[in-house]
Amino acid sequence: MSIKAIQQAIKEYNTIIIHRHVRPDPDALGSQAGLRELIKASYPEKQVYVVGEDDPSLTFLVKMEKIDDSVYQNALVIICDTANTARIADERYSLGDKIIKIDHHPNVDPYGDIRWVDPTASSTSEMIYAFYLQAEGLTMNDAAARLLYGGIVGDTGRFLFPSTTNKTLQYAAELVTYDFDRTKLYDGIYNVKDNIARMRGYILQNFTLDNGLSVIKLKRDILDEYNISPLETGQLVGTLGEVEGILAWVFFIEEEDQIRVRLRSKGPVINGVAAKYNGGGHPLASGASIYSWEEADDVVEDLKETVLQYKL
Ligand SMILES: [Mn+2]
Repeated sequence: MSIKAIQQAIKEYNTIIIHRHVRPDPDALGSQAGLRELIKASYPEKQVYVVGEDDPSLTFLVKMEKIDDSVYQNALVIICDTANTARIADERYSLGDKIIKIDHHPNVDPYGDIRWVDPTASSTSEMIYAFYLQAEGLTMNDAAARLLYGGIVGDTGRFLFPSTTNKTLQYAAELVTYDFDRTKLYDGIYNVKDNIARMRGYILQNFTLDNGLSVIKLKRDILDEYNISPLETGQLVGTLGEVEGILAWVFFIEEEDQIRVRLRSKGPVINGVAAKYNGGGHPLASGASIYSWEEADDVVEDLKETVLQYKL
């Protein structure tokens, strides 16, 4: 069973390096750093590192560490919240002696020597808490609880999304018994800079709505006008979620060398469309990359069809 195998591997290695996906969100960082705190509290003699690029808007949660390539020698590498190897932040993960995948996205790329993938989990942070409960003799602490709670909150949209289960709420209830500042945590996750708020205003003024599908195209000029970096566009995609009549929506975001496609849905399963354009993700939240605005039109056609089928 994977939980046993994962704990066994953690016991065997003195150096453990934890990775997660590029462009981190609270769940990526919460599961990554929450697992580090859990391992450190349970096995104080071990060296545990978290790596990957920092996102300035999330460094209040945790800051990454700079480590030398040599640290990977005889190290255990654990990768959290990352469906496929192309999305792993810091490609040195492959230098590790053994690789473990812990994730809640569909297992399209079953990488790693040990895999624990549970698409029914709301978040990878929820899985890390389940790991703590089911493994033997582990120690939870305030720092780990804060990170895991933050990850669950982030991935469930504050317990709003249908991925939230009774287990999610039960774990959250247990996590808040630890000592951390919940208000400060929410402020950190949900405070937005004024440029993001103004960009949201633009989106709310300019989205289209046609038969349950909403489309928004953010081209380079408009992103520059609002001074939005590629990293910040992740904070925009939830904007249309509460508009009545929208079943699915898509953001096309023009970047240097690609157009990022961010898909969201309140019913129609849209990760098939993402997969068609070499992307992937969850049934109701996924993404892809395309390389022309003609291709964007193809994506819209496919989404129209998907929403139509759903409504039948
Ligand atoms: Mn996640």
